[in-house]
Amino acid sequence: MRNEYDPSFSVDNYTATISETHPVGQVVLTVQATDDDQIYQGTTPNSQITYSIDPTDTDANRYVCLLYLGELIKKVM
Ligand SMILES: [Ca+2]
Repeated sequence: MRNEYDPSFSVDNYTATISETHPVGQVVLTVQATDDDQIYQGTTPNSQITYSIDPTDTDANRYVCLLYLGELIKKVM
């Protein structure tokens, strides 16, 4: 089977503001993408989605960490 579709997000950009009082370890934002290979092929390596934070985004990397399913949680006070 071919990998015919790229993952796509429902929105082009996500924005979140993290308050000082937001608890560490709590979700700040959840991102979610879909891959149409899932529709036509079911769950295969072609339809699996892996999320990551841009390593050059110093603010994101300082304040949040990304969980496997697209949840960003606050990691520092
Ligand atoms: Ca795909």
